[in-house]
Amino acid sequence: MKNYPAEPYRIKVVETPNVLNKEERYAAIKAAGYNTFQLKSEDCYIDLLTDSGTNAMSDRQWAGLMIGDEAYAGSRNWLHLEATIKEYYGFKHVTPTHQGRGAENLLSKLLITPGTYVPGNMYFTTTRYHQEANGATFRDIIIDEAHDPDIDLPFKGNVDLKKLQALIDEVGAEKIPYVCLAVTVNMAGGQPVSMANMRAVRALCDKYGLKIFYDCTRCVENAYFIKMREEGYANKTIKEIVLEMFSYSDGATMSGKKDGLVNIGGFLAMNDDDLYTKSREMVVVFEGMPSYGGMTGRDMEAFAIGIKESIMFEYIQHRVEQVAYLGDKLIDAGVPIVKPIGGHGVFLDARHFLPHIPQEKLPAQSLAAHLYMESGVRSMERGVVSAGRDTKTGKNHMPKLETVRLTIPRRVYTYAHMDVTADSIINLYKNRDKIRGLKFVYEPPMLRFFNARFDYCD
Ligand code: PM9
Repeated sequence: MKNYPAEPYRIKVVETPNVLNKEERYAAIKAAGYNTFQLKSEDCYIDLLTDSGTNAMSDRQWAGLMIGDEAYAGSRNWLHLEATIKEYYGFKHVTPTHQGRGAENLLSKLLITPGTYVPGNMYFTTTRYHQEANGATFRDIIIDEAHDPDIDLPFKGNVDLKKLQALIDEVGAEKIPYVCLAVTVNMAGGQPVSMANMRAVRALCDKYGLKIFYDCTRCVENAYFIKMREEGYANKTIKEIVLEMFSYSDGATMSGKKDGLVNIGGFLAMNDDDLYTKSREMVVVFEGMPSYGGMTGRDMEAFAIGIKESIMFEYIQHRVEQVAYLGDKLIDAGVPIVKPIGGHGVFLDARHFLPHIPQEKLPAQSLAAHLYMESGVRSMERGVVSAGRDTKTGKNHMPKLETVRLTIPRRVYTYAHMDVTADSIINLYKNRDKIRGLKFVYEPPMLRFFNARFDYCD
């Protein structure tokens, strides 16, 4: 058996989860409209809904809260955070936001004009929402293999340069405000982008004067995969790799709630002076002063410390390998999952898990609901419900990947929790024939997966 690293932390504070019985869980998910987003946290035993804002902070981060400077303007914690982002990510300017979508809102409003196209390596829900809300059309330029759960490639988040070139030829470079490059790619299963691919995307964009903005939400996980998988990087530090990654970009949006190791926070970073001035003008409308952008002083201190802790090899090695531990157990038991195992979670392949439920009957949504009912483990649908509708035709997007994401919060759970989760899924897999499809009974017009409600089809 493969060796998995022990937790590189000692547990100082514990939280006792509730364990509901089966009857109570059935009642809870019914009351939640079979949507795991609508469950109460206290009704969940192992909560793998998301790795967003669910991180356990370190003693140093908690200590940092005590030196929060809550001044309306010029907080010392902002200066610390700003300096940390510049040092660790290498950008010239930073504008703070309350979380990732705040940064996406600013970037989209600043750069997108109606009728333009934003290419990206697979869509992300909030990112695409802001692009479309500002009049752009999203174009997927990820390699085809990323849409196939069974193809095992080291860098399945890579951009297909031919697809990017084809879009440039079709619409013209002047119609592309920027290329959006996610590192790692959440919806593909947490798949990384190689450094060689980032370099090649930069070279192609330079030919046409195109800007590249990274979604750097899980950039440290991406850097870990580069170190482990890409030739020439084994002896580089995570910090060096992260800096090189961003050297191929013009800026980035960040949700600090993931690789920033905090519970809230984000930023928009860029190298262009003029764009920075404009982002400072705009941030006061939506987020707050350019010295807090929706975060408290104490949040900013914890964020600065989190960024420094996140690039430590022992931390990121354990984080990614703990996810792999869960995935490996499921693969060994024959449960269909997206391969290879990504950085932040294990994605169940609902099409193969529930071949008797067609995509119209929302198999991943139903699987997530049933996993909760059977075990108290909360997961998230990442399939047709999350994909939403085409803004022009009104038709459902039908993604090839119909998945349930088991997202592992950072520094929160142990390997024993992964064992319980794996056993619950294996048990459910044995009884999969009993699972039925779902239908919408309430469908919100935007980002529908958060608030939607469902019921059984028949
Ligand atoms: N991701 C996640 O659970 C939280 C909300 S969506 C269900 O995966 C990327 C790659 C993300 C992301 C959030 C955001 C938005 C941007 N890019 O949630 O606004 O994974 O901080 O970040 C979630 P915020």
